[in-house]
Amino acid sequence: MEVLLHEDLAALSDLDEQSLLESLSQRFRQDRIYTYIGDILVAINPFKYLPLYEKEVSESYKYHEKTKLPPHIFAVADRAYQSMLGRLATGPRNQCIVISGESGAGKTESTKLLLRQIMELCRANSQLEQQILQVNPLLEAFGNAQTVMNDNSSRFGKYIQLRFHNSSVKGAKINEYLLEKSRVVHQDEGERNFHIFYCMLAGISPEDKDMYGLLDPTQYRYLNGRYGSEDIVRKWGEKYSEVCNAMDMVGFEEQEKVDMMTILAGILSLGNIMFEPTETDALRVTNKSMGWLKATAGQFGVQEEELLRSLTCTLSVMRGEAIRRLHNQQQAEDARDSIAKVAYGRVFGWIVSKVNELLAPNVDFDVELSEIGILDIFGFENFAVNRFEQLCINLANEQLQYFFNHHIFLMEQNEYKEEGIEWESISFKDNKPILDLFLTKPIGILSLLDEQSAFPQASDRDFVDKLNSKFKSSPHYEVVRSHSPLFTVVHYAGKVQYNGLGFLEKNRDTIPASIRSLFINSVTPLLSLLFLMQKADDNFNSTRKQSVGAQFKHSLAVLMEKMFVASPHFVRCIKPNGSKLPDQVDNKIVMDQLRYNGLLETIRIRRDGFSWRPSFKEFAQRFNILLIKPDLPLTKESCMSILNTTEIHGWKCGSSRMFFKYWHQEELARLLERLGKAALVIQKGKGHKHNLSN
Ligand code: AD9
Ligand code: MG
Repeated sequence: MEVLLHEDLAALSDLDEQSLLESLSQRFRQDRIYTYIGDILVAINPFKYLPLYEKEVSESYKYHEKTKLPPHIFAVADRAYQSMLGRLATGPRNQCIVISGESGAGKTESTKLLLRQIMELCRANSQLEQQILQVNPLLEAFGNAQTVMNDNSSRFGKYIQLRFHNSSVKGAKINEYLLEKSRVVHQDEGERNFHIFYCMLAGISPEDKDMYGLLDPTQYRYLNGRYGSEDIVRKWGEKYSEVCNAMDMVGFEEQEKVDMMTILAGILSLGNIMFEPTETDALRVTNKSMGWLKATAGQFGVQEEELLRSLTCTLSVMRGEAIRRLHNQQQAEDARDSIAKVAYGRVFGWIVSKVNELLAPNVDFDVELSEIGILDIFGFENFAVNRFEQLCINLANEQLQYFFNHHIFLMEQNEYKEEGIEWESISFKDNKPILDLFLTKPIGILSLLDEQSAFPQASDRDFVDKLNSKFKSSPHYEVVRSHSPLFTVVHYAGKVQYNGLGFLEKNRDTIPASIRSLFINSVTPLLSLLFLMQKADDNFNSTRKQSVGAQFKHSLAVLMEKMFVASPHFVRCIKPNGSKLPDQVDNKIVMDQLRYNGLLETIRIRRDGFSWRPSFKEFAQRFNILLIKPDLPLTKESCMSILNTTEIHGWKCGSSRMFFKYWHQEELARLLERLGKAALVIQKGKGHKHNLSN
């Protein structure tokens, strides 16, 4: 009984932090990794295989009643799907599933399980379904990498929108956010480059290896000599064939695959080009790396001299005159690395746009589609050194926490007030001031970064000095006394110290015109295409364009707009320990997450609050059938009469809407279903085959 009770923490009458921790870890020790807080799912990463996702389990969660089965990620899929079909609730038909948690907490695994189960629920077009499922291994190979926090860490954010017509899936669209391109050229201790490089080198046939001009993996500087044991290499190899299958399945053409692999090989060779000064001002490629220069030019399909030129000097045009500025060694190395980053970034962007093209719904223009979106971003990160990428990642998490707070606490409690519902306010940790610290114009962190990025002479130090002078008295900012340009932000999930080095350059992310023309002239069709493509998407703007920070801010705003008009479902992932180990709960690590996620407050609001709040009209329209009076006026009185015929208790009536507990929705849906079945029986008896619930 005890365990059953704990399946929904919102059903517990008295709970403090300690007993919450105890309940969750007690369940975790019994491999019960899922727990509800009302309609919110808490998932603790088991870091081991659990027999929770088999076919029979998947079957049992189809159209199930939540209260009859243990909490499960499949139940969230079911609920989103049923809600999209309008079977469960009133409210927007478009759904979004928001998965949050720090790096390694299990967001991406949850996303995959959700996708799989939703595809099971709408089995209609099996080829499309397979294509949608195959997108994940493909994106993971190119967009995930091993970090100290997670062996399969997402280095980009994604929002997958599944598009449906009635109950069947018609297509999908993926939005990607801010791939961490810098990983291509640099990885910190204990980390790796993107999976695809290792997969390719381990899985490729000897003939293809020759064709692409690939050598032994230990030779490549961008892989940092970290390749792995035989066992690991075998796994990389298997993954490579999985990726190749995925590409075939999704619909990539042979030539496109060959081009893609050749570009990857070119990136690896490029990384080995080193420079040395000469007696004159000029710079030359070291003797040892002449071969790499040749190899890179071959793989990129460009002229060797032209490649060399774009590495060793910058051409600019001033008053109609071309001016050539020679690079010093550092500048040449930077040019090399920025070519690698831009080439990789564009391949990734192209894969996503290609996937979107292939999965676009093939329906008539006027067919109305509804949607289930799944948001899987990069989790909150706090490393030994935190750079521009971490700042963006943590900002995204901050935004997501705000979305959660807004939905769960703000909107709900505002409505109680407006509608005159008696309510004792529940306080929560509002992170709006931290979001403002980043986003306010003209003096948020991102605006100041843009301001400084616009000055060619400004340094990263200048930027951090600016931050220090503007924010020194902010409770969410701390000045760091150091020679390095360090600063600290007090995030909702803890303090993170950032190193400002490289911020300006990464934020500008400009590609010299010479590099662009180098690639446009490439004889590798894909490479040329990637640099010709001038998509509406700002990521593809090539020369002068919005800064990375401004783009990211914009794409977050667009995402939030989309999410604010959908019905949200929340999955809160928790990491049980910092060592990626099964069966171990580190109390401090878990407690920190419970606190910053605001789980205790969430339990209180779900226990005492009213999470479903349809207007009188919405409610009466949908449930008038319970009174068998389809022409009932859509008023408060009608709502009350409908409810008075049921045995449902605990609801309240506001001035324009009804207030229900989270479980009422299912109780009412069940009543409708029962009525539908009864009507069917009666009608069948009369020889008709109409189903009332349709
Ligand atoms: V990050 O922000 O992208 O760095 P995620 O996405 O939150 O992070 P991920 O889903 O990648 O974490 O999970 C990390 C690892 O935990 C996985 O590679 C699995 O080995 C492990 N994991 C997570 N969820 C499950 C699960 N339900 N069952 C078994 C799991 N293992
Ligand atoms: Mg992930």
